[in-house]
Amino acid sequence: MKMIIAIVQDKDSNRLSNLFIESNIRATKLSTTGGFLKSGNTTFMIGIEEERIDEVLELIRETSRTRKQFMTPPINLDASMDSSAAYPVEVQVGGATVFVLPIDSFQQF
Ligand code: 2BA
Repeated sequence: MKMIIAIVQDKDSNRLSNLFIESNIRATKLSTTGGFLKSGNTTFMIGIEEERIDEVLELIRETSRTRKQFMTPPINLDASMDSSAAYPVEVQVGGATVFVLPIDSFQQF
C-alpha cells in the first residue's frame, strides 16, 4: 500500500473527489494554503494498493488544469523606493503536485 498526497487547485477539487467516489477510491480531503500564493488549495490523502496507483494518478492528471494567477509581491520599503516591486506578477499554478509515499502499516480499528 502507498500514500498519495495530491495538492490540487480548489476549482478542480469537487470534480476529482466525485471521480474518486465513482471509482471506489478512498480519500481524505484537506483545505490547505499554498505557501507562496497564500491562497487556498486542496490536498487529498489517498491510501491505495500499489496496483491502483496508476489509476489514481490518471484521474488526478485528467482533472487538474494549469491556470495562470496574478500575485502582488510584498512592497519593498527599502531606501531605493523601487516602485516596480509592487506590480502584480503572473504565476502559473498546477495542474497538480503529487507525492507517492511508502506506508509502513495500515490499520483500521
Ligand atoms: P503555492 O505555494 O501557493 O504556489 C503556487 C504557485 O506559485 C506554484 O505552482 C508555482 O508556480 C509558484 N511558486 C511557488 N513557489 C515559488 C517561488 N519560490 N518562486 C516563484 N514561483 C513560485 P505549483 O508548483 O503548481 O504549486 C501549487 C501548490 O502546490 C503550491 O502552492 C503548494 O501549496 C504546493 N506545492 C508545490 N510544490 C510543493 C512542494 N515541493 N512541497 C509541498 N507543497 C508544494
